[in-house]
Amino acid sequence: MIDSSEPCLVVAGAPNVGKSALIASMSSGKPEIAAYPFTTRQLHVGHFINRRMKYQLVDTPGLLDRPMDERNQIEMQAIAALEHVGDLCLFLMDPSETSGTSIEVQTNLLNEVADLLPQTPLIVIDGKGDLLETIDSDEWAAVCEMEAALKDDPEGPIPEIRNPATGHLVISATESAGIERLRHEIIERIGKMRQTDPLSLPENWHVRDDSV
Ligand SMILES: Nc1nc2c(ncn2[C@@H]2O[C@H](COP(=O)(O)OP(=O)(O)OP(=O)(O)O)[C@@H](O)[C@H]2O)c(=O)[nH]1
Ligand SMILES: [Mg+2]
Repeated sequence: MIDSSEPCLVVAGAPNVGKSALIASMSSGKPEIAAYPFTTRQLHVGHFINRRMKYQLVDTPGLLDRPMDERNQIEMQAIAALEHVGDLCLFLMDPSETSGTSIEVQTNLLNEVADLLPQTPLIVIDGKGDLLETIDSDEWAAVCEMEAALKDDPEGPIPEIRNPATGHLVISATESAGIERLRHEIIERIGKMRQTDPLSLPENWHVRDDSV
């Protein structure tokens, strides 16, 4: 079950880009299965805990992974419902193209997902960093080493690696690199959203000023 009082991250991206692997690498325990409104599809929900807050990661198999003109109405309703479920959308790209989808088609999908979820902030991530030729191999090795060191010293520095070709954060689920930086980014973004949301007044709200 998705708990609507806790943050929820929706993971999107073309087939085979590594969405499930990313969720598994960020989550404690095995993903659970949740029923999805309107469809027979299932959502896989993983989670991690930070400072007593539960960050839920929703995998969307078969939902946000192909062109929207191939969708029927029920699927489109299910996608629209994601706007209410997700606080943040993680869009995973596979610049290595080993998933079988070109960067161009993945970019079109990204634009479609952004249009479908206009209220949901998006973080674009480049996955399969271990396969990317645009990344310096020494830098990559250093990131992997620093990330491994965090297991013994969780307060240590969190490495950050970006793809010089796109500027996106880079991760590898198989080599456990960039995962902690992404987790940090998620916690910061959600923290900022939660900080401002409960305090922000409705647009038509006027504060009465008795001093005048
Ligand atoms: N080299 C490399 N391979 C990866 C990485 N993450 C996932 N893969 C591989 O990519 C393939 C697809 O991974 P999945 O996690 O199943 O991808 P998915 O996006 O969930 O796929 P669907 O749910 O079928 O759309 C598998 O063979 C993984 O082993 C990564 O970081 N590096
Ligand atoms: Mg999957």
